[in-house]
Amino acid sequence: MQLIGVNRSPFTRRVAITLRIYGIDFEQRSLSGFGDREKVRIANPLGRIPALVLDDGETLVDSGAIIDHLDEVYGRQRALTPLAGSDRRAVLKVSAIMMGACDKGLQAAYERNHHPPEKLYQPWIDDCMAQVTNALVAIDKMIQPGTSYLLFERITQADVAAFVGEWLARGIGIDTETRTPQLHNLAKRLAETPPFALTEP
Ligand SMILES: N[C@@H](CCC(=O)N[C@@H](CS)C(=O)NCC(=O)O)C(=O)O
Repeated sequence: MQLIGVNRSPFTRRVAITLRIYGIDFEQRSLSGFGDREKVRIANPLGRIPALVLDDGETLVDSGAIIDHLDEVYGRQRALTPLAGSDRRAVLKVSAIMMGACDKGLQAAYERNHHPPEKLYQPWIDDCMAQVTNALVAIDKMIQPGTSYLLFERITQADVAAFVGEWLARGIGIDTETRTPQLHNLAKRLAETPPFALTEP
């Protein structure tokens, strides 16, 4: 199995962490969506990372679809996203909020990094940053101080999504230690465990 993408992409890292939690053997081709567009397009016509090439050559794209496949084949009863019911909805909701925050954070970063300075539109950046912060604050409020996991006292995809979201937020300049201390501490604890530590970009 081959994961295409660099771990500084929160979407790719989310998949890399999931592969490691499930104990799946994989190799990683560290390609960037922007820098290696032509190579990435062989796996994903959209030119985005991550993509996952399965052993039979089938290629999956988009972190959500990739994780859905990994849950189905490798997760079974211990799937990081529970199979049904209110537990499933709770995990999907946190994941959607945090991956949405990643999307908005990246849009702010793209505006800063991919536009000439005179075309930079600061109100758009501010709006994106506010959306990221509000999303993180909402998740922060769900976390019990000192707890190891966000939900159900076990690792779920909510933790993985929260972890990459917190990491991205710090990378774009949000002071999570002050603004969202519970989330910051949860991410710090997760960072010390192998699936998270081994995917450090
Ligand atoms: N919804 C997608 C988002 C993937 C995404 O935005 N990837 C970024 C890197 S973090 C990328 O490849 N950007 C290049 C581009 O959009 O052109 C997913 O969950 O995989």
